[in-house]
Amino acid sequence: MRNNQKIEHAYEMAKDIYAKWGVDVKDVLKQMDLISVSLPCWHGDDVAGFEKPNEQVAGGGIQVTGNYPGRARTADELRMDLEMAFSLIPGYHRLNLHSMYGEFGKDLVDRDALEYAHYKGWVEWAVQESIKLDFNATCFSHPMAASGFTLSSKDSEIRKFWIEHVKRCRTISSHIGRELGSPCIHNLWIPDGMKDTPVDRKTPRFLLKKSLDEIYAVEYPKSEIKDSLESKLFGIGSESYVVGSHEFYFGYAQSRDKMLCLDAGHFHPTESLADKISAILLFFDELLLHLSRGIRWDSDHAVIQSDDLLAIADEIVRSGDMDRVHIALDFFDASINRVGAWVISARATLKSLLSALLQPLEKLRAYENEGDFFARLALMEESKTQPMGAVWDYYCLQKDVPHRDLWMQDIARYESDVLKKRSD
Ligand code: RNT
Ligand code: ZN
Repeated sequence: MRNNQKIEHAYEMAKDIYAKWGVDVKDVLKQMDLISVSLPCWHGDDVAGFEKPNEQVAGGGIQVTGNYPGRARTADELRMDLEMAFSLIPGYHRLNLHSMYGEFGKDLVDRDALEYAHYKGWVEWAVQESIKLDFNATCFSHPMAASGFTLSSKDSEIRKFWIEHVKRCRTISSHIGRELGSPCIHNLWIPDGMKDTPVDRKTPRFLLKKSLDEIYAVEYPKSEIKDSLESKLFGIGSESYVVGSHEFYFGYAQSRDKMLCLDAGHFHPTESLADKISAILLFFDELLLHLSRGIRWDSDHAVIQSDDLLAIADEIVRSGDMDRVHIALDFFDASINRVGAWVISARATLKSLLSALLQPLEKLRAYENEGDFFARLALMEESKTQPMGAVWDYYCLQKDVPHRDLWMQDIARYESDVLKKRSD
């Protein structure tokens, strides 16, 4: 049997097994086609950006560790790396751009002077590659953020600067969304907080609320832009106090019809992000996730099929409203091949969703409703070892991307042909 035939054969067998549990695999694959994952552009160059080539180091509590060769130094290099990554991920996906990745030419364009023109190259590329774009204001790695405060600063000049920045980023986002015919999610994360115990936790939060109201006073059609706000528990340099906490943004987003962004690394390690999804979807129309993998802290390791990720995928699927949950990845790891890390993370996310979609949900629900918790647990356990891999291989084949570990050789070739030749 030729390899493709073997994959098809294994798929047919898997389809029968799942059918006995009431799972229609063909239908599952149709649902897989509707999923898009937004890849973090910032992982490709260690969150440096293109404002001052070779000078920028991530700030605002964002720490990138490792010195693996081959980081992208220009927009063209970053796009080339992304094309490589996208070619190894089944389906059509999105790119999450940060404003510091504009194409600024020779001039230094400060954050309060950004224009759509600086991102036109990205939009043209996105059209060519059939991907969509999301966008982020960059409120860190900048002298105006050196005090540790941006939108919540007590200095009105600093607040003014960042308000202007975020306003411009929203205008750019809506323009991008209009051009690409897909709402561009504009996510806002700010580093504001304190290393040591503050006396006044209230004033910065009051000021943040005021700044946000000024920013969002400008309205755009939701067909062009969707706004989200990302909370954090603590950061490096903001261990004792983060202005934009979960409660702050929950209240803000709820009362202003905005989306929440939950980052998997931004909660207490024993807190379950998966558990939050069903609660939030009762009170919000949509939700943005930053899937990440924190190890001991918000370390932003590449995403893998961990128990945490599987639980999140289960909850997305079980919500019955997959289209209300937007999935973005947020990690940056300079210690391994960066292009490979994008692929590992996106494939792990898709595989976790596939495994959730293949679960015998109807049966499990019935057991739960009957109060048969033994049967629920037993079937959940048995479903873990069913031939999900055969369905995944077939899905990759169908989408014309390498199945199993075959893509590793493409990464190795790209590394020796392209990445190793870059000197930093
Ligand atoms: C930081 C947040 C934020 C950033 C990106 C680069 O802790 O997770 O989402 O990672 O904006
Ligand atoms: Zn994040």
